[in-house]
Amino acid sequence: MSLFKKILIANRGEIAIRVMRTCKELGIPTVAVYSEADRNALHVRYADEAYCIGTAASSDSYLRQDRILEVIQKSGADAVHPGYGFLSENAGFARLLREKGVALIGPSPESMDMMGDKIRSKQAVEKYGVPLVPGINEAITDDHAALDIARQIGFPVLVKASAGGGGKGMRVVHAEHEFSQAIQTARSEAKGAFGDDSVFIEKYVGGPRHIEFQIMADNHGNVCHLFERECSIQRRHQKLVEEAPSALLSPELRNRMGQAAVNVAKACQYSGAGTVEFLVGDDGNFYFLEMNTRLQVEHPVTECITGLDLVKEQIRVAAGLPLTFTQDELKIQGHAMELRICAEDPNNNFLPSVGTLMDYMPPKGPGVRVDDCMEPGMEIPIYYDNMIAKLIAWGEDRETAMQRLLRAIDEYRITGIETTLDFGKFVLNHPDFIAGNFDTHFIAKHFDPENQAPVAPTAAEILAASMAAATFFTGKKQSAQMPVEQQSQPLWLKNRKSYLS
Ligand code: MV4
Repeated sequence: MSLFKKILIANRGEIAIRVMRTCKELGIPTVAVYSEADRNALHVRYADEAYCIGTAASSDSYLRQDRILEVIQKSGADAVHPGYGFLSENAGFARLLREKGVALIGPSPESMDMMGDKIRSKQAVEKYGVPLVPGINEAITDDHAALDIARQIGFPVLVKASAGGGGKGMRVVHAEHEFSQAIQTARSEAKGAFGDDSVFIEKYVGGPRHIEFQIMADNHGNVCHLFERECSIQRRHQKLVEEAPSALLSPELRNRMGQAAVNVAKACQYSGAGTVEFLVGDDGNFYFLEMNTRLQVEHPVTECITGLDLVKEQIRVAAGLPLTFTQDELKIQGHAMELRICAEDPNNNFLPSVGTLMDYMPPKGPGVRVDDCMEPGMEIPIYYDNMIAKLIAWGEDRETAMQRLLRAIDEYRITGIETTLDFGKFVLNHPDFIAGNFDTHFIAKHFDPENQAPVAPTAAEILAASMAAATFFTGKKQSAQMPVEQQSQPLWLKNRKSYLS
């Protein structure tokens, strides 16, 4: 069976180039679309053909289904890869393509609809025995009945928008007297953001880790999981560091969670690459959160530890071919860690950093992968996500992967704009990160001054963290209070033993 004649990539930036690379390897010509702000972008030059579809604002370009369809017809593309963001989880777009006889490299609109509705998705996966956070899997209609249920669950509870996801439309309720107000606020936020005011409640899981499973399904009944990614290092739902495998999971827990992830995919008759998100509580219990029906930003770490090309698998599945592997054939090979490089200033509340790239020289060498989209002299467009590159390091174990990632961060030369590169160093040098001892509050706890969690660190933690933070803020190694022989080593080296033990 042949794959596709021509693939249109309905996206921009590093992910557009990432997808085109695989197309090139498969011998499939590519079509780029771009906005006026992206005239000189690398994804435009990488493609075999490129079409301007509008002005800078995404609502007038990358989100214009009508113009993308026009380009599909003009270019003769028979398949579309949506990347992530933009139209990637838009069931309406998936339906439009289906109607026009164009293949979407992604799941069906029915799967997208089901997983886009958090209440429906919880109801569907529950039938497959997937563990859920205690709560009600129905929209709240009667506030008084809901309060009774909240009392049974026990405070704190979380009010979530059914149409939400990725942290949008959530409200923590610490005590009974806040309950009805929180429901009202969540409802009106949800109405405004999603046009749907359905909300539901869950037990609030404290100190959770965010662990997600990559799954792949074909249209022949095969569903596999490609192990997990640990994504707990985030700031306000923006992931910063991702790794695979998770230092937290035993082989036994990995199997159980992987099986649950496969069942989630079965519950929505999934096709292609998807991600099942779980929360893992400090008690070791895990709960299904949501499923993302797209290829994710952090997919390279999974590619590094499995040796697979997920985009290639996606294209094959969309063309009706079976997966190239079975579950039994998949083995975790080593460890991979990714740092997102964003044009923002961690020292200025992570505000977007606008400007022109002066120097730009990505790192090279063993075990290093860079997925990027910039070259020297380019201006960072302000209209889109400010992630300009992903730096991924692979090593035979976690320690080696971390050493490589730090080495690669050191090699990376970016001037002209502020980036999260040095912030990545701060995380990688932090003793708690090195020890694998962190949760989703890590950045808030150790860095974010506006969002301090009420925890009392030990004296040793304070010293270690302040040294690392001071190094980060000033760019200089701190000399006070530390013996010279200790300063001369980076923290991750000094803490090597504690990590290994
Ligand atoms: C939760 C939770 C605690 N308890 N649900 C955030 C994103 C969305 N996918 C769901 N999220 C959460 N749901 C219950 N019942 C905490 C979060 C959460 C979180 C989850 C994953 C990664 C980072 C997070 C940061 C804050 C809150």
